[in-house]
Amino acid sequence: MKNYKRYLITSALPYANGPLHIGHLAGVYVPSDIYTRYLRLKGVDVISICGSDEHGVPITLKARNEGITPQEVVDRYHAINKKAFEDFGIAFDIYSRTSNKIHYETASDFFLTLYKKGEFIEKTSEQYYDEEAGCFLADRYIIGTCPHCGNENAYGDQCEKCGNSLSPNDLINPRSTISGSEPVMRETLHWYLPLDKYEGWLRQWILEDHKEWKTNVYGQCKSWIDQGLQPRAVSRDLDWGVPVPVEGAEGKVLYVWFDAPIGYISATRELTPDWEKYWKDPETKMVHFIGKDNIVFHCIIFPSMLRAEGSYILPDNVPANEFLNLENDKISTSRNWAVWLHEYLEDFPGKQDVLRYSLCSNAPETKDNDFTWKDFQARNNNELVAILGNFVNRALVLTGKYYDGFVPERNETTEFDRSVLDEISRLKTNVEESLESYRFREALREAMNLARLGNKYLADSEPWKLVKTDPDRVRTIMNISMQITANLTIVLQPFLPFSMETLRKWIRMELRPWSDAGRDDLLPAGHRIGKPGLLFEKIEDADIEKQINKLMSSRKANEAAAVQAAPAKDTVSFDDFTRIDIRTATILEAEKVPKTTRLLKLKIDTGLDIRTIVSGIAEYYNPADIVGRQISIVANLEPRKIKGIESKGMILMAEDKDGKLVMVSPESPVSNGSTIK
Ligand code: B3M
Ligand code: ZN
Repeated sequence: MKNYKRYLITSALPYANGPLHIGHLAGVYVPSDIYTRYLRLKGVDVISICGSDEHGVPITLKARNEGITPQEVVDRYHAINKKAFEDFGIAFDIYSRTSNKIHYETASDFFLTLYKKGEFIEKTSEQYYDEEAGCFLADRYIIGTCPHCGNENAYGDQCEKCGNSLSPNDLINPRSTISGSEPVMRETLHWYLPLDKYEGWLRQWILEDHKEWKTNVYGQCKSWIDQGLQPRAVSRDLDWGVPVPVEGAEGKVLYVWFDAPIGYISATRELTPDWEKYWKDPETKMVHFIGKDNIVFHCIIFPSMLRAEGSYILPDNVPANEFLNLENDKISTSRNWAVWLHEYLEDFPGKQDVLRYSLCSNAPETKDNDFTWKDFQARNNNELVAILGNFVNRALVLTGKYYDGFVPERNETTEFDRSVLDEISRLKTNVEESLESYRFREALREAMNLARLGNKYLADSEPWKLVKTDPDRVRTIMNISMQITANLTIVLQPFLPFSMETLRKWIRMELRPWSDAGRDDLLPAGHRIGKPGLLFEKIEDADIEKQINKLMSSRKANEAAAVQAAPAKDTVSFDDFTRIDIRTATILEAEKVPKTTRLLKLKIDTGLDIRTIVSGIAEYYNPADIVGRQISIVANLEPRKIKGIESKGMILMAEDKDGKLVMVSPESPVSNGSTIK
């Protein structure tokens, strides 16, 4: 294994268009933080880089929906997410953002370097354009039917149902998410990264030179490469993003997935003037922490960019995690099916480590995994409280009780004592090997085995039974128990930083380097510890019930909302639609139809004529209240006899989720007979 001079750890830059949830922590940030904290304990030169990803259509769509600017969206969520990471002890060296000046410079320079080297393919092509909104339709600005699975709401960049990557031109029956209209084709110029040109090199670099990458990562890269790589557009016709820095590129910005990974570089530039030794010296080991949906960008596209630029190192590993589900359902921002970090801390103040522990123990390292509140409670009560907290409490309380807090000397040791002391060092080695291989669940289990060892040692030695009859023996037992406790504060520090800081205070030990773990003399005889408290508290059923109820009410609200939207009808052609003549009209007279409960007979002025329409709205409208009301009608519907009355046309009504009919009227008075289109 090569010894590197320094480490560069990057964590996926979360989009600044929403708050963070447990899926983010489990997939990317807890593993990244564990690895970084471990390296810091080892005393190596390591920097951990992250920040907000502030471009891309999801952000401009959110701005449009809220009637604010994209900058206001990213300012809001950059602050929220930065604080959430701090609250959970995710200790980046910098949490930057891609809307800042240094990033614009860095990304523009990077693009220009490739441009001047002639790395890009410059191509004019036909792209979808929304004539009503007056803009090209990139990525999420366009939806349509997925050619792979038939999902009718597939996005222009990806189908969320089957996961296939798409381009807008792949969509069937495309429509604009801005105006809803059917887009037209228009020519536009873009720049493409020729991934096909790097295919041979990627095959060698990944499939031959990095067979040690995680199976899920290696497998996804192999299938991308085996499918054959195509040139990929690195610019977009958008007004929010890093402007393309060349002549003739007005109104065009860098594609978000071209600029975002460069965000790692710009954040490093912001952090240290020595940034180039991290990014350009082969003695640096670079590791990208990401979720599986980002593999292609971090293993295929960004490395191709770095290689094309020519002066950068490449990632040594990309230990991507799979996805975390919640109570057997996909975490979903839109359905509010998530445990939001800021809400977790409101309900479980001070319990960051419990969530870190639970998410690491159940991390989706090789396959999607499920977070359940019951398991969260079990991990806390059966492991953190009953194993770790219990051992530490007995060791400290007995040392306080028998020796007034002074660590006693260790006398003659037994075979059992020596096997326990050997086990401390063996467990440390296991934790280290697992961490070095990015197996964080396994590493945590091994670290917790040290607490299990301590419990077994006390239970088998029973110092409380010997304290009167064999005080020397008890001093040895308690000395060894305190060495185990001191070791725990080191090997568990990367996983449980808050609790281990508390425990170090109780035993009055400063943060020790990783190399000290495994030693049996961390707390010399005569060292005085402080008064312990409870490291972890039981989580009661009621607390869990509350969380589950919260999720279930979210689900009910979403199901109710889902019920509202009746399934979409078959697509009709634009010509079909234009044959229906929809007009505004005014109600002149209204009366109930005798012997019916639902029908009103209305005399209306359609601007074309004065006519009668019979409508089933008597349960919702009092005749006297609607005279003079402007409505929308289908004017060219075939006349029908209803209860002996000839009804010429139909009033447009919206049927609410509970079946209530609501009139569809112009928002302000217009002349009768105005065409609705
Ligand atoms: N903003 C995160 C995501 O796909 C994306 C990562 C960028 S890392 C350069 O959710
Ligand atoms: Zn699909």
